[in-house]
Amino acid sequence: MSRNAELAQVFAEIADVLDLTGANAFRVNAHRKVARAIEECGEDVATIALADPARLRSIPGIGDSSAHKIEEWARTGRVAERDELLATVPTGVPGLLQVPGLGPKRVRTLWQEGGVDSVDALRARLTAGTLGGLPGMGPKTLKAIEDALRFMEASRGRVRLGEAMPVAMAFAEVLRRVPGVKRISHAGSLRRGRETIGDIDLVASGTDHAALHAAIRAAPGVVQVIASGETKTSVRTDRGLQVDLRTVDDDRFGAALLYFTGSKEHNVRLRERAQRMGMRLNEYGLFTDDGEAAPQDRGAIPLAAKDEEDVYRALGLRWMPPELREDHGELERHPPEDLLRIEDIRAELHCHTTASDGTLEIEAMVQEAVRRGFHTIAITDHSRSQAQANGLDAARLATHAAAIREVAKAWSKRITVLAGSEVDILADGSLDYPDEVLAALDFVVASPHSALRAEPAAATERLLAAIRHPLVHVIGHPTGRIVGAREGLSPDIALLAKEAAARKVALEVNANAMRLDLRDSHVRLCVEAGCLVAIDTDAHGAGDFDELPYGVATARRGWLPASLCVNAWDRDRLLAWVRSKR
Ligand code: DGT
Ligand code: CA
Ligand code: CA
Ligand code: ZN
Repeated sequence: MSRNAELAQVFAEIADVLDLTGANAFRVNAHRKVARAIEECGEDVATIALADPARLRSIPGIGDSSAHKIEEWARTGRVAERDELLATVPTGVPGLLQVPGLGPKRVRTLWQEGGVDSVDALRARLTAGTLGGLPGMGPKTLKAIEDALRFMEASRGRVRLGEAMPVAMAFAEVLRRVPGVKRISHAGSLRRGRETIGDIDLVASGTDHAALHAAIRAAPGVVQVIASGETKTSVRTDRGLQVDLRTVDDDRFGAALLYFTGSKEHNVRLRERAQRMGMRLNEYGLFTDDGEAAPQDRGAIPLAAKDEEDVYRALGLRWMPPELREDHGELERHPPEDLLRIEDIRAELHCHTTASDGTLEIEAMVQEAVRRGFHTIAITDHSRSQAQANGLDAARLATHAAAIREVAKAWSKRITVLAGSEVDILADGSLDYPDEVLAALDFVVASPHSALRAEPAAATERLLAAIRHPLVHVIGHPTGRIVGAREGLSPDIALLAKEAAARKVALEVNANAMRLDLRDSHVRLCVEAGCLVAIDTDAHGAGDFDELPYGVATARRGWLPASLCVNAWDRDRLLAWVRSKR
């Protein structure tokens, strides 16, 4: 945690305890505002406090009494008022506020009248059924609390990008039908394309904010309204996902979208830059910093706010693709001009048919690739060791390759079809077919499927051996990880990328949202090594092609230029590379 985050938490704790002990709302909110002001300050607040007391008091949202507490914390690392306040409530009580749907009033009732002093105690009492009879705690309320607790526990883990995106799109569709709506976008980690999502953030503009909030509360699948006000609504879906909606006037849409897309760290960098240029940036816009506290920036006239481009331009920057907003050097070193886009992808080089564990015949798979506008598809069914996936032995592979070539001939005017294999990389680094079998194919993806708990050094050697194999084009899902479920191998990716670059072998970003393997940080290492990258959906059926955007987002997060992505090459260039391995 940064020092600002720590200090902000002190004020948040003060606010919580004041709230629980029935202090007046004004005092509670004042502390919450200070917490937020500290968190959003681009500089270390404690340092300012020690160096320049006047400047500390000029930070919007920080008054004289909070400035004293900040100075105390900067000098001693404690705030006496916070310690004294916390001593007045049992340690587990503030944690009850984290249960969705439990506000200060209910927590106070549970604690003072029901003796519930922690989340654990709450769970136990709910199970025992001994909370009946408390004021305002009828059976329906208790059931809602019980559900909220379960959701809280179920969704402690984050959900996969591929699970969150369709939910977000469905909510956006609901908003699109609201009268007066202007613009809608997803924001947060979802828009940045992270592999897992904590909650879904949506930003909408329109003339009737109340109608937008009402629509979200009534959307299909919503089981709980966590909070709903004039600018923000949070709901929970039947699958335990939280969805946050913010509404703004359309002339502030860009600033709000920028703010709520994050990342927090990218926003901090932008605010620092604004400050250096004599401006102030927040979710309402970019403003001239006239040195006055201006919490009413909502009413003030911004220098830029309508579109994200406007804000970046006013800061002397080009618009930043959301996937890059992670404070990974994107403001100092502008990302590649030809950053890969989804529409660049024109080839699928890893897919399965009914010959192994796919659901479509060769021809249906080829038709689907044509429908997606691809110029090339490689059919790559499993090799013999994948018995559970109906992997092919050499004899069946020969028959299958002949069948693929028949289809290739029939479709040659529309698409290039390559006869290939996804051959297992065995534990010792050797491949699952002899060389003469591989040499008879047009295309070879080599992937690890077993022995995925190997030590990093062994994993590196194993994959290096496959990269050095002269007949291999692509290393498929190199680590074998499953997002949130299986760690997979931990090879030295930088070393693999260097070797792959030297031998013109592509490392795959498997676009399936369960895999996203390589992951974003690995792609960045590939780019630095100048290594080729393949982005494939590993399709086992027609719908799997829809996962492509997740792979592209992952590649963009790794700063992949289209020029290094073999699937983005035109047919001639791709085929020249394919043939160079034969
Ligand atoms: P997640 O939901 O954990 O996957 O990650 P994010 O990035 O979606 O985080 P979230 O949902 O908490 O907030 C969405 C964005 O809103 C975040 O990326 C930056 C912005 N934001 C939210 N709260 C704060 C805050 O307290 N301070 C600052 N600076 N930015 C915030
Ligand atoms: Ca989020
Ligand atoms: Ca959120
Ligand atoms: Zn595979």
